[in-house]
Amino acid sequence: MTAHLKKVVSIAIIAMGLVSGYGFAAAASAPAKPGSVRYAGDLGPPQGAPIRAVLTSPPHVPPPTHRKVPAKVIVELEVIEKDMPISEGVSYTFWTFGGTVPGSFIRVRQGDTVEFHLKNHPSSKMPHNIDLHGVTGPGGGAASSFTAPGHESQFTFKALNEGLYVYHCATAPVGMHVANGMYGLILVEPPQGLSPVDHEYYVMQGDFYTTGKYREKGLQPFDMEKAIDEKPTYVLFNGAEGALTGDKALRAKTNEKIRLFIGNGGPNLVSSFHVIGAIFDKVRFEGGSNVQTNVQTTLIPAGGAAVVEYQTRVPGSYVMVDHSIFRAFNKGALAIMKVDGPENKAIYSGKEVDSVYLGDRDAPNLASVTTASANAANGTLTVLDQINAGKSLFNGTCSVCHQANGAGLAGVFPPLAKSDYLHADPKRAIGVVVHGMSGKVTVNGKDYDSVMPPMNQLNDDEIANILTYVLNAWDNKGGQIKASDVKAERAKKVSKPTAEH
Ligand code: HEC
Ligand SMILES: [Cu+2]
Repeated sequence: MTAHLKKVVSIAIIAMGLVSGYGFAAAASAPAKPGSVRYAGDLGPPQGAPIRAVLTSPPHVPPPTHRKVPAKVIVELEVIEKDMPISEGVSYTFWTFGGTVPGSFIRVRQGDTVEFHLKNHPSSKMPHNIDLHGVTGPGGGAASSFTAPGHESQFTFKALNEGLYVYHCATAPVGMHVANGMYGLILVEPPQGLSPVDHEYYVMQGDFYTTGKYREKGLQPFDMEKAIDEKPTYVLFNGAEGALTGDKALRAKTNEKIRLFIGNGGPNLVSSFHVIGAIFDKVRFEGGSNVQTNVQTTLIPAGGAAVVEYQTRVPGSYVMVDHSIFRAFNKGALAIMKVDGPENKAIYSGKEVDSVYLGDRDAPNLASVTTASANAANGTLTVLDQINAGKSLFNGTCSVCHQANGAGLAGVFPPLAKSDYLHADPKRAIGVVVHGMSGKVTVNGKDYDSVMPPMNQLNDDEIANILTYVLNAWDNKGGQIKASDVKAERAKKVSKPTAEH
């Protein structure tokens, strides 16, 4: 190597070192004052009067800071323990940051000095604290923020790194505090801000552990054993089944830019976040500074986050799921963005058919189910209650195969409307639902030789209500199946009813 060439090479290496060493944050920093200690993300001392942070409840996001200089930002967050619905007719004692699950959304700018006040409501039974993943310092603030009921604590940090960060309670037993809903997101905007979009929304996944089964009614206590085994009863977006469906679906119009701040509180599961029918134009994966483009499903670790952007083109219901798909359809991890606007046949020809993906969850009409279970509990359950509850459960469970009008599908799914097999022995249908059915069966003179899977996800009340509805719908002969009948059938643990008769 000639002396000249050596020099060129070493200069190139120095230049590379400069570029990679400074990175994204420092490139955007103001020039250092002589003599001051500089590090990435320190944009100088706070300027102007202190600013009180705007906190929002999910799914809302505070407006951009629109600031060009670092400020002192005061955040006041209050811990409140309270009972809230986790599903229709099911409540749970949540521990919250700001009264919601997930907790209030916090938005600051890189370089801001954040004066954090954590209050613990006097009605709380537990002490709490906060660990913000956007804090540089031991415990992310946890050690400085331990707060007994009726007390307040304060600490200050400089937001050195831009990004989207999870915060959570870190009071022992940590898992239990997180499982009870104690998490949220803090966005540290880059100095230049984020690009403008039409809608920003805040959605956070979490897994929940109740002693009762999925959708078992009443106030459900936390189940530590299920939590340790990582076997959640519910996997939810924004802390409740139906938090973002029906009237509460996220809204947008066609040809709008959407930005979702998606977090995962855990405590246990990682999320395979996917929006059915949308492709993410951009994902800031793991909430960091790198952008991945054209993404179908993004992985969000427990205690992690992502910023997802896409453009709405075609109207309809876009279903957000954890693509570990049983969680979506059997544990509640399902939210909807309803997009309104004119069709765009060049991009998508079809007519919207919500029921393909939504079943009974589009506009959850489970009020009749709640009425039935409340009346069952106080001994006033009527056949009419059962029929009403059974109807809403049938649609979305059985109707997929037997059709909403009970007519079935020729050669594939036998009819339940005026079925001679059903009417010959109505109680036999309990076994069909509980254990499933396979082999040859003749219904109204036509042969079927197919498989019906066992409907294990339904409890005794639900099966009794569905079958009572079936017996009374479509000019069928009437009748009633009681939960006790279903219980007795389950207890028999017989083998599958074979169709031979
Ligand atoms: C995945 C499709 C599927 C679903 C969902 C389903 N079934 Fe079936 N069902 C079948 C098939 C297929 C058969 C016939 C099985 C055979 O050929 O042996 C059947 C048979 C039956 C029968 C006996 C035959 C008759 O027509 O009377 C009853 C009763 C019945 N189903 C009720 C229900 C009820 C109630 C539900 C909802 C809780 C339900 N099924 C959900 C596919 C399904
Ligand atoms: Cu706590």
